[in-house]
Amino acid sequence: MGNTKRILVTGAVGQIGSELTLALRDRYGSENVVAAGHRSQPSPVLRDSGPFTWIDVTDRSQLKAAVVDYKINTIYHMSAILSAVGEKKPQLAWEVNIDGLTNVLEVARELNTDQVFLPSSIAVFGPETPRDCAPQNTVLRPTTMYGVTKVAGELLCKYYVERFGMDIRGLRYPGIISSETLPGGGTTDYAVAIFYAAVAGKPYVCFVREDTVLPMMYMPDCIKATIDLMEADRSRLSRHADFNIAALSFSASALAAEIGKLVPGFTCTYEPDFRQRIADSWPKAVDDSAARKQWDWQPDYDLPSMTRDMIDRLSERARRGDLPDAT
Ligand code: AKB
Repeated sequence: MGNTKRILVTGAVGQIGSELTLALRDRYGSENVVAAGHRSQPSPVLRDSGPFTWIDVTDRSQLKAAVVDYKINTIYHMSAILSAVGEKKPQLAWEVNIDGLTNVLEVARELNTDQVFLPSSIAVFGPETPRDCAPQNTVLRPTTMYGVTKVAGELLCKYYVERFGMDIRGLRYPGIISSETLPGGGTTDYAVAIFYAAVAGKPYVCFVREDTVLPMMYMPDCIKATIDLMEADRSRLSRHADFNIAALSFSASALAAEIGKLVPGFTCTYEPDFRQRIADSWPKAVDDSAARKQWDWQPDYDLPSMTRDMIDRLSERARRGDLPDAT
């Protein structure tokens, strides 16, 4: 393969994939970044700013055809079923998250691609993990199907690196907060939906308790972490697809209070549902010293700066009449 990156992003219409694809197009050239969706329609900017195709990641032949046809040498495999949907449809979560990953790894191995990125998650942790700050190396005994697939995925990637010498990298994403594409089916989705309600002038009914503290991150930091890890000098990395990364940790009530400073009169009430059990099985914060040491990770946004930027961006969307109902 030559030096030009030829990138395929699976799950490109999703919350992270949609913004990651545009950032990769900016960086490596629009024509070099192929966005692959599955069922949801892409936004016009995603569809029109570079190549777009449809792939069901559980169908290896579709994936292989795209890698061959577009001469792909780097895959960002962002397709996934998240924690809340995974509890409702555990078999589907296994098929998409594990069969899909196996297909990506096998196609990448067979066609000798340069790099694969796999998002992991704080969902790899479980109730036996130290709750206040999850260490990098710790007990991984999740109680959700999503978590089970993410632990298996990390181990599968490690196996492919060690057995076949492949370059596979990945991060344990916390809850990602963003203003462009809504998340689909996660436990941390409340930390996004609350902003849409506030900007629409509505009260928000939060599906976890007010004292629920979880690790979170703003999308610009998520994109930066993802690209920085993929560009890091491989000889500095002692880990593969399982780097802890931290940015923010706050309770649901602290987030509501921060929003209330900018949206006077905003109210949030709490009606925990089945997602509370998932949230309670995850740590409040994670230790990301390996990421800081091995590829110089550090976040740019804290709770006040993230909140202000979210409100500004969503207010702009509301002015354009482009604010979907996220509740
Ligand atoms: C979820 O809530 O399922 C995801 C995640 C933390 O991976 N946002």
